[in-house]
Amino acid sequence: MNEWKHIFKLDPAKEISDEALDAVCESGTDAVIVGGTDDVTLDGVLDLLSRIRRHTVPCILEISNVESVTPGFDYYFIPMVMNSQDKKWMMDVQHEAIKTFKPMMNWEEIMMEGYCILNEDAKAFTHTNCLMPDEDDVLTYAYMAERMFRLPIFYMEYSGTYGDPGLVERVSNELDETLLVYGGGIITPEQAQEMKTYADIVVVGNSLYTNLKQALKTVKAVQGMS
Ligand code: 1GP
Repeated sequence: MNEWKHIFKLDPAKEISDEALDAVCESGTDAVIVGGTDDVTLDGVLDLLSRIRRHTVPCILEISNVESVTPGFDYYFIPMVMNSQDKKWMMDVQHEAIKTFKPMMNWEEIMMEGYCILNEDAKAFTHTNCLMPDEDDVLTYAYMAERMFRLPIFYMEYSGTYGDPGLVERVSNELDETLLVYGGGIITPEQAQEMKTYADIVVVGNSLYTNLKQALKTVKAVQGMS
């Protein structure tokens, strides 16, 4: 995972044809995340899992609710929303999940993600009752993710809109060990490259559903980058 540069994120609540899914899985991306905010059901997750499993690409479930958790993924990412105003999204949903799944949890496959949601119009921003952080807040969350919580991943989530590369750069300067993941609004190969200059991994989601051909080009765009 330390070598990963690019991830596609598929939403189990959205339709994708077999042809498009095959192209995503065979694109050369480093991994595919299954994850979303609304209407994530076990059926939707199992459908994508079984179809992605026809390919060798690593497959990750980003857990959004306890009901849709299933075995069979290579990794499980558990988000903690650092700029939520509710303890629920930092502690309580994880507590509930661990009470249910503790006997079957393999911590080799589980990664905690410190999420910072930076688009006020994103569904996840409202859903988790976030407060918009200023730059200093974001840098402090990044610092806390690495130094205080020792999280493996700090995720700058701009879901649905292209973020501020300058801020991504400043956050990257704050982190040594924790991986910086950027996601949000990447449509073109150039945008993927710009964010990859600072982030360790870029995530491309929605544009798979709106302009697949362009989205697939974001893989090669970042592959040669350090
Ligand atoms: C969403 O960060 C990902 O969780 C990707 O965002 O859908 O805007 O590409 P987009």
